[in-house]
Amino acid sequence: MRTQVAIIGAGPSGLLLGQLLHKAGIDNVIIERQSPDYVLGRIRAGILEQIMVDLLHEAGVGERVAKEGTVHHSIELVYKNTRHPIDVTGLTNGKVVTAYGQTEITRDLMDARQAAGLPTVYEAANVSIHGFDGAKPSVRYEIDGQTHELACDFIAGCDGFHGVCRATVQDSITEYEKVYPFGWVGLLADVPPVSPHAVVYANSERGFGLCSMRSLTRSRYYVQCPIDDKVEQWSDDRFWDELRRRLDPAMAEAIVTGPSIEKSIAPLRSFVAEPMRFGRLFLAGDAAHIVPPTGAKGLNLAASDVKYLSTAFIEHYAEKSDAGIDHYSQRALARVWRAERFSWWLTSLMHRFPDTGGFGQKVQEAELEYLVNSEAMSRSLAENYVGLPLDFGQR
Ligand code: FAS
Ligand code: PHB
Repeated sequence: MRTQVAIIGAGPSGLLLGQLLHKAGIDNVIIERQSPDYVLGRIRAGILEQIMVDLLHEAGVGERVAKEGTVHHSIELVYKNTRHPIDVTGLTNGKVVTAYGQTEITRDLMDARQAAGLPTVYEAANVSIHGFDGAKPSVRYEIDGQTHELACDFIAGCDGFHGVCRATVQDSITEYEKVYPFGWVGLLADVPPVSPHAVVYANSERGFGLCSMRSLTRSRYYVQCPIDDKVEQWSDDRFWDELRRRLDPAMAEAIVTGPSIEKSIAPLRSFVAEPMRFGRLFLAGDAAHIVPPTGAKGLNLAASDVKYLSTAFIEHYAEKSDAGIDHYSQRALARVWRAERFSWWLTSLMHRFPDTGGFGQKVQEAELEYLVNSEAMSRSLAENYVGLPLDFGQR
């Protein structure tokens, strides 16, 4: 079998890249090790930058997010039991974010790919990549014990943090990593969100809490937990009680609780692998970088990688130019590091760190007090939250 671009991974990165390339007339095959249901079963991101929403429209799958997404013009910061709105839209001359679950994005992209009859190999075992340092890359994989080989011009490693692509070039990579001394317990419930028009970020002496949503009838909440906690230690009652203790009294009173339909614990880490290109192999999304979810940047960074990479492939095939390909890693990493900084900063500001004690809490409260009273600092938060322009910083 042969194609122009072999895409490893059918998460949002791989599916979005596949759709954009298809729209540009570039053949591509996606090879995924899990089943479609398994991929859809992962509960992850919930807040989209406008760049991601625009890309979904460019990919021809923007209809549902336009109809069902909830536009947010602000966020709420809670500290010392008081709530402070940040007018994100006012501080960014009209920019917004949209609440729409990653699961729905994946579903929309999977449906579009299936409708277009594009080749997607699910439940592929023992995927391996070859020849990408030369002119004839290929991908090998097994289906029901039968080995297959896919020849291609390029390989896009969209296979996430635990994928095979970065592992294959491990010796040629410089890694930068910070593991945070805590995790998040996430809970999904079919109850109306306590704050349907703004994500709530709460700093409290007991730890961080976050109130988000998936729709006007489905809510997504998180509480910071010790790094070695197991989800079995978090009953629904314990979760709701702890979340209430981290919010301001009015919000704690207003929250509607209900049985969890999903509950899981995620570790928090910052991670970047440099470079993101190895000959004819390109890494995109979580395969190349991870951010703590505090800043809602992981999925949005995957979107900007895919925008840069799809544009580069289109230039290669349509304009016979490799400028975009040669510039991809440097361009993507510049944006990655800006998001890494913002996510690290917001995580450091909002979470309880075991080793900084009472002094650390007081410094965080002082910084939050300054932030909510300083237009300059609020604007800095707002412009990073909505996402800096794709060409930010380019002279
Ligand atoms: P993914 O990991 O989503 O997809 C990679 C795909 O590759 C998977 O389907 C996997 O099965 C497949 N794969 C792996 N190895 C393979 C192999 N050897 N062969 C073939 N296929 C292989 N981001 C935000 O922006 N906002 C948030 O609020 C947010 N919350 C999050 C909460 C949690 C708990 C987690 C874990 C992440 C969160 N993220 C958030 C980040 C998350 O959304 C990722 O950025 C996003 O899934 C990245 O998408 P992909 O790069 O496609 O990687
Ligand atoms: C979510 O809705 O899952 C979410 C929202 C904002 C964040 C992190 C997660 O910063």
